[in-house]
Amino acid sequence: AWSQIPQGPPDAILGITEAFKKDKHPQKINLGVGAYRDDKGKPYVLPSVYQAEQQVIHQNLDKEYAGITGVPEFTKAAALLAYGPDSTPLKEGSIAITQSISGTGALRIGGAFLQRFYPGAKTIYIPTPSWANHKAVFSDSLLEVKQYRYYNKDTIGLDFDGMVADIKNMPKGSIILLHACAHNPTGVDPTEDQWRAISDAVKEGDHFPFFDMAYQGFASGDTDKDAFALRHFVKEGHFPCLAQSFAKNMGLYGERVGAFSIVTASPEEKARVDSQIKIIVRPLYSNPPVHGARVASTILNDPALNKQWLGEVEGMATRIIKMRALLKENLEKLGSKQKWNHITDQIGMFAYTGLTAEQMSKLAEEHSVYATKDGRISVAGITSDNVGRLAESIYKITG
Ligand code: PLP
Ligand code: TYF
Repeated sequence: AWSQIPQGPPDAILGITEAFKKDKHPQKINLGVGAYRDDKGKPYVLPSVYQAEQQVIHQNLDKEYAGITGVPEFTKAAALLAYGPDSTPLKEGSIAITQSISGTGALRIGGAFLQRFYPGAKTIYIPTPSWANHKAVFSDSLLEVKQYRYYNKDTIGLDFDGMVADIKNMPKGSIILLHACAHNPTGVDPTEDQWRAISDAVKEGDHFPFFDMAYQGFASGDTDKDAFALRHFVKEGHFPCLAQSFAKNMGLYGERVGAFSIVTASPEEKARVDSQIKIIVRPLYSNPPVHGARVASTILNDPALNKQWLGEVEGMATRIIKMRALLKENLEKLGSKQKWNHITDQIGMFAYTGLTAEQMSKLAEEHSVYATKDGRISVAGITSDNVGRLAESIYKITG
């Protein structure tokens, strides 16, 4: 039956791990996938996660199905983390929320919901560039995917004027996807003032904002600061929807813990939206897995563990910031003629180096340093031990 099926290409990001595994170089470096590593290059299970997990295990809970929208203590706390205790719609009970299969699943539920119910044109605008999966998720949701200007190659920074101009030129009532913080892949975020102007432009066009928040806490080390854009939009009277992931900020990658929420106009509207989210989720996967949500819920709801966790998030963010500085310092010490300020200016898990696809291939083939072709490196994969060799490899390629 499948003789006509063509071979598909590997995932642009996850495919790198395959190439890395095949390399025999004893000091090979993997900066492909965005997953946090400790300073020894090892995956990091947060101590707060370990402790929460022990608590969950010792409760001897049953393994019954969760409801369609997941573990209620988890979704309640997730909404509070994102929208904040001062959020008016949260206090009024007008935010619909469901647990999801991590951030990707949240985006996919959002795509399905908008495709089915959004009253305007079913076109979503994503930034250029964006996380590669955005286009795939929304196309598979049968939305038309278009792009707006975001990154300026020449300044290696935000194309703020281009972005605002594109928002103003979108047809009235368009759907716009915004990275809430720590933009993937560029590490370039708008400033708070720029977010205010973006909010105004989105309002002027009567557009619908869809926030993707996969890195709350990872940008600044502070979960409240990183929620600025979302909270500002809500305060300004927008009714956004939101995809949340706990993969990065809790290191729960494989547990697939996330949430999808929509700010509605009233508790009554929320109830109707909730009912339709359930109808979308039911035939997709019926109901979500419980273990990771119980762990996240324990951390979010236990004040002592919560405080500990926030310290650990800050610790991860701080190590990444330190590695950015070390990489820049090492490149400068080698006598690199290029400017590397963007490495320390950018935030979040990634640095967008400005290296070309050709240079990235050389980096892999000649130096066994693996990262995506667009020049993105996962700073979380840099360690005190490999940063010297990494800088030398980049220096040899760029001069
Ligand atoms: N959105 C962005 C921008 C991401 O970088 C990621 C990857 O971590 C996700 C969403 C969702 O990831 P996950 O499905 O692992 O939560
Ligand atoms: O951009 C990254 O590296 C992370 C992880 O299909 C990821 O967001 C990458 C690709 C993918 C799923 C997750």
